[in-house]
Amino acid sequence: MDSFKSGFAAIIGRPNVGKSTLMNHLIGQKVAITSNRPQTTRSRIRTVLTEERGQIIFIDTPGMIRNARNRLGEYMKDVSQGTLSDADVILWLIEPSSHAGEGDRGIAEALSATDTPVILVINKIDTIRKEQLLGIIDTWKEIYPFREIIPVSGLRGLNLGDLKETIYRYLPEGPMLYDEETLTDQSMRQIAAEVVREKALQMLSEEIPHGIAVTIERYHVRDDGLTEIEASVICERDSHKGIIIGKGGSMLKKIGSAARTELERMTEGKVFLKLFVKVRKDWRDNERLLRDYGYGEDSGAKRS
Ligand SMILES: Nc1nc2c(ncn2[C@@H]2O[C@H](COP(=O)(O)OP(=O)(O)OP(=O)(O)O)[C@@H](O)[C@H]2O)c(=O)[nH]1
Ligand SMILES: [Mg+2]
Repeated sequence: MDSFKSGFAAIIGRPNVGKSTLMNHLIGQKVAITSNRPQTTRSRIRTVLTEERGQIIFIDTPGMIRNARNRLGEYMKDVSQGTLSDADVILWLIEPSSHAGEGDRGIAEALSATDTPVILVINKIDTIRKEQLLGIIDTWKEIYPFREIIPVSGLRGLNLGDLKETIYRYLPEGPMLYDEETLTDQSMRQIAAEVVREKALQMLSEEIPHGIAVTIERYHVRDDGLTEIEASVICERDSHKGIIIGKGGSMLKKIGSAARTELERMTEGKVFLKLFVKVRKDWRDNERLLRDYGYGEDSGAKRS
């Protein structure tokens, strides 16, 4: 029998290419939130896949951007950047396009400063015709000396077996780094906050979603199994508060009800969820508030 392998696989790429969706499908469970808006993921999220042949620790990262517009953006950039040198293998995810933009060249430049092996993962192949793939591969081969190129669809679960197989090829032999029950480094409290943020992202329009943070004020599992959660939705302006609450509270109700349904599925029990909306002017540029909301000092991929 082959010996056990273990290590870290970082998932990087531009915003909205499907990094979090792919990670969730690789481990077979939803941990990271996803949406069709760029810059959904804000922090590093680790998940663990334990199998007979080894253990892969996936690291989901915020989409890489060139210019941050505020301190939150700076924090997100640091998180993505800091992950590059700490991983055993990097999965660079792209959308199936035969055009590589400035942002992609920036990523290639950042990667060339590391000697970590990089796998190009062409995601969303469910959206193209097979014949288009060769042209895409030809373009991207020029961008970076990729060790491997693997087309997949995270959403549809296409070719993920191949991807895992390839990842193991680049992991060192080693012991289990997490016990086999561990699925993620995220607490249920953190996941609950993220699920509320996901529903807000999905249901609100325009610029508001980017200015939202969610904090859990209370998380309590009662003796009868019901989970009581109180969460605050933080926004940047009074006018945003009104939109988040909606006419007669209708929008907040919609967000809360969708979040509750999802959390009940995740906890396999009843959830009582109460939401509040608070305004914290320009919190995305406020160091102290950023720390309070969980966007503090970056700590590198392997440390917690
Ligand atoms: N058709 C198709 N859509 C996908 C696929 N994977 C992801 N998506 C969609 O792409 C959008 C972005 O997905 P995310 O997983 O949130 O993307 P991300 O790269 O994590 O985005 P950021 O966290 O903002 O950097 C969502 O609407 C997904 O449903 C895929 O394989 N095929
Ligand atoms: Mg994401």
